[in-house]
Amino acid sequence: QQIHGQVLQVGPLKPSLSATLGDAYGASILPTDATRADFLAAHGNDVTAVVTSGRTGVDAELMDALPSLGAIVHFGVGYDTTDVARAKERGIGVSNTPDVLTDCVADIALGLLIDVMRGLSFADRFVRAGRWPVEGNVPLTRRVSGKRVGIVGLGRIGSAIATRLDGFGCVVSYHNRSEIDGSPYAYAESVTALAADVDVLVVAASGGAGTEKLVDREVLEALGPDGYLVNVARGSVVDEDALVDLLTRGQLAGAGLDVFAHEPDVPPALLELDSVVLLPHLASGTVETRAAMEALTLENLDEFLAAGTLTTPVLPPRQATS
Ligand code: 8YV
Repeated sequence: QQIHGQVLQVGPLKPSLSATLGDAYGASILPTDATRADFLAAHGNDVTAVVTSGRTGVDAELMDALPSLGAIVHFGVGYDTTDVARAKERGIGVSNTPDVLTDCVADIALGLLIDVMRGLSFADRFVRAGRWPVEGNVPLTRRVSGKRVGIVGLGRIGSAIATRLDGFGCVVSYHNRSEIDGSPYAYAESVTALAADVDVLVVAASGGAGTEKLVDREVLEALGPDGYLVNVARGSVVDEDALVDLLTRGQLAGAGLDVFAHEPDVPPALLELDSVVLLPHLASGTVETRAAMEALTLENLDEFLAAGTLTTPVLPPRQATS
């Protein structure tokens, strides 16, 4: 069965992916200005597939303006910006790009952990500012090897982080929606219990309603003034106001953050702190991984357009019956 149809790009995408969608698939791009409503009124009926990313996604309102929509294809592993419950009601399939970015995201989690504990970015600023000859060396930092690290969300990325930590002789424990049978790592019944027992808490859980502020003030207080937080998941998983408050008052030792609650806005108070390392959501951003994400995005789109199914679905499309 051939499903032909119109592809719509929603939100910004990697330029090469956007160009391919336009050139090879005749995709249009959803306007973000005042012409959006007119565009949807004129073309909304024709759209069968959307390609989007974790930055934008498809909410219920947009879904409702696309009555023929059969699939929402995400560039990225996270799809919390799409209303999956509404997609399910409508029988719309949703796909993401798992696995291909796991290593790069896990690498950055380790990079952030080492940077924030050893003060690498601070020390780099110190040298560039000409402070070394004047002030002598930087203050002593904290040892990474052998530390107790708690992982929130032991999925694909969390597990890859754990494996890397094994190499540093760290003692890894985790909290997850449910305990993982046969895991070599100790399970904590709650995020608070996990935080109370570790030196570093690494957030690797998926975003969305189920994990909103899972790392709340109580968790951060349990991590304590000697504890470090690393987040490579979604800003929404952490209570950012509480995090900023505790960091500012020295009630947390530091934080390494690749994600924020309102990207690209970073709380101004964090810019003043040397105890934090701030990255612009770059964890999957290598040439190799982004190319693999692009290829998997197109594989999902091709499979949907040709067969009505998805290669890496998080929600399979309801199959057309005719
Ligand atoms: C991407 C991400 O940068 O995969 C994800 O969920 O957050 C990142 O890999 C992002 O989705 C692309 O916009």
